[in-house]
Amino acid sequence: MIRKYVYGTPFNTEAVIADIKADSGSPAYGTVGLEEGFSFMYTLKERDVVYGLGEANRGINKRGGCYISDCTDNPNHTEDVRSLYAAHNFIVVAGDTCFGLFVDYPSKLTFDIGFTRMDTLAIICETGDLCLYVIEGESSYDIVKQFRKIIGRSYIPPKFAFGFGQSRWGYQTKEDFRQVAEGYRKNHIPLDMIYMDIDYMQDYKDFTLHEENFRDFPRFVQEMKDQNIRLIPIIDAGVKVEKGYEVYEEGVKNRYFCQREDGSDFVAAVWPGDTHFPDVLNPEARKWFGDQYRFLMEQGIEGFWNDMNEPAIFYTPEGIKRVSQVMKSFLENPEAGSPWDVKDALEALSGNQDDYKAFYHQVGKERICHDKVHNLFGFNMTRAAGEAFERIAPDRRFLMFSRSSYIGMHRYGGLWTGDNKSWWSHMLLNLKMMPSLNMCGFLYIGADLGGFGANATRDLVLRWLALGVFTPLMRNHAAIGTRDQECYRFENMEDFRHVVGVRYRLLPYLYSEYMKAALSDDLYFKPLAFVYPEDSHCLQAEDQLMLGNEIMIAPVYTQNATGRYVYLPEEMKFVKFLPNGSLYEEILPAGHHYVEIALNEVPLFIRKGKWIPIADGAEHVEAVNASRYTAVGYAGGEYVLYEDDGIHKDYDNPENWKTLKY
Ligand code: MIG
Repeated sequence: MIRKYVYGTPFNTEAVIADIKADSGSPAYGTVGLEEGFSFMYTLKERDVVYGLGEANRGINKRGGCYISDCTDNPNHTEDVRSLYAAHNFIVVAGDTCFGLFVDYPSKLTFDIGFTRMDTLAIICETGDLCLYVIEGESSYDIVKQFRKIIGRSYIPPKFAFGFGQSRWGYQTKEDFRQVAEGYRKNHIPLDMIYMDIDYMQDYKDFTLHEENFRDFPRFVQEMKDQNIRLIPIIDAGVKVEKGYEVYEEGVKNRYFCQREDGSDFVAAVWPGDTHFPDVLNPEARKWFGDQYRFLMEQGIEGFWNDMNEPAIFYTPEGIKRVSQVMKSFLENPEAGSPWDVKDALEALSGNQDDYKAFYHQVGKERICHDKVHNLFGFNMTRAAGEAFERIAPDRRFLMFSRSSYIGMHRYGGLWTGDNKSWWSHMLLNLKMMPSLNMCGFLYIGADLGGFGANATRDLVLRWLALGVFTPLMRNHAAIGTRDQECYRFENMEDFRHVVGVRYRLLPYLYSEYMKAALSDDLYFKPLAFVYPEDSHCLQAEDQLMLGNEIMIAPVYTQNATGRYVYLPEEMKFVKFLPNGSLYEEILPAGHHYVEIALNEVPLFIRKGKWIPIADGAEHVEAVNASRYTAVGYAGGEYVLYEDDGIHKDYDNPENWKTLKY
């Protein structure tokens, strides 16, 4: 049962696609206040758990934290950080009373979930123009499934996107890419994608190629494809201001960029220097921006990642003026101020709220200030691409994932969780975000494996890969200037070959479970409590997840550990993929266990009575033969395998489904 309450004059975000009539009453739970902006207050009971918020910091249970939906480019995800790159305003309060809330509001929104007062959930924003959806159901899981039904089917990538990808900011020339390809192929470590970061462009201009380094690009794309490797270029939100650059000229001429109040094109400095932001909220401009992806598609490219679309701003001319004024007054009268004022002003240059207030979107006849719809930019940039793919090749699937997002974007692409660090704590954060993201519709998801910032160690990369084996997006990515972390860079490279290889052996299973989740608006990753609602231990499980319908995962995420504690809500079969290619299998009774897991082993747990197919290894997705498999788990039951060509969209073809017996 879903009720919709409308306050003020909400902006139509298009997050929800179901047609739900507004209710004239007030929500059955909590208290809505409309005196100053909007507030929703609810008294949490001691044992209540709060799920949701998608890409957000901290735990699976969000209690005890304060979270602000305000898409932000912040690469330092410490425990106290309240805003990350995305805004996913859906939560479930689970306890004796269970309900879900979706606050459809595209500007800054605070979720104080027992932070200020341990027993108080407070949702607050500055203006009372929003839609509140209140969802009742028999359990958290049921509430989530109802929510997923009203926001539309999740994005489905092509099958190759379930392979492993290598990325690094800093690959510049064809030679750099060839070296990566060779590093993998020569060492027989599986690989399907190499990602192209901003250096492939000419002067960081979207939809261009570096003139010297990427001459004859279609041929290079083919050269990689001949090795079964796809190149996946990045696209940034800002379009470089440069006379004669076609994308810039067209955008200016047709008024497709976001403008200041006086009608001039808004300028923000990002990687290319001064840029304009395409007004992706304006349908015409969105179409135009989407059509630009064609430039690379025509050269053989089948996937992209959208970056900097919070949109990130390093500084603006107005911001520089603000700093100069502070500096000037300090220099004129040092006694009256302090050098720290200058430092603070400099630090406030990037992602400044004043800048987000200084430009506008044209939506129909209305001109809307960016800060009122800030959280919709990444969504609509990715939608621009998704709608373009649909126009250009309606029967084909393309790889697309984004850094910034809002609920609704899950229909057009997946996401990666942005600039984490090579920290063990971020591996655990990666795990915790996954089910929350699924609840909000984002299924094709993953973190930078091995960590983006800071220097990775061999053991961290191996352990993180053993988690990444299970995330739909499995990509090793690192920042420029950090230690090399490609799999072949470390000693005893065969351990990496083995761990990444497990992904390919599990591929028929993982792909089937992904497709089942996507096609029935279900979850691929679930908190344990969604499957075992009566088990109080499961409510507290923050480092184990259910995956699909058959397995539980419990990776090792601490350095120097040779195993970990794990909680089994029921009897399960503990399976380890051993480096010699064989499997270790042991039935463990329900309860707490310590299990040994070496650095080069990949563990999983199969639920009682279930089994999964495990294929032979392969070095790329197309070479995986799903019809040759070993059944692992409990004999007697059936497993439903999903298979298709991985390219087209004939999901409803009954031939895609096979019932396997063991
Ligand atoms: O300001 O393109 O999150 O994955 O490597 C940094 C360079 C810009 C941020 C992305 C990261 C990417 C990097 N980008």
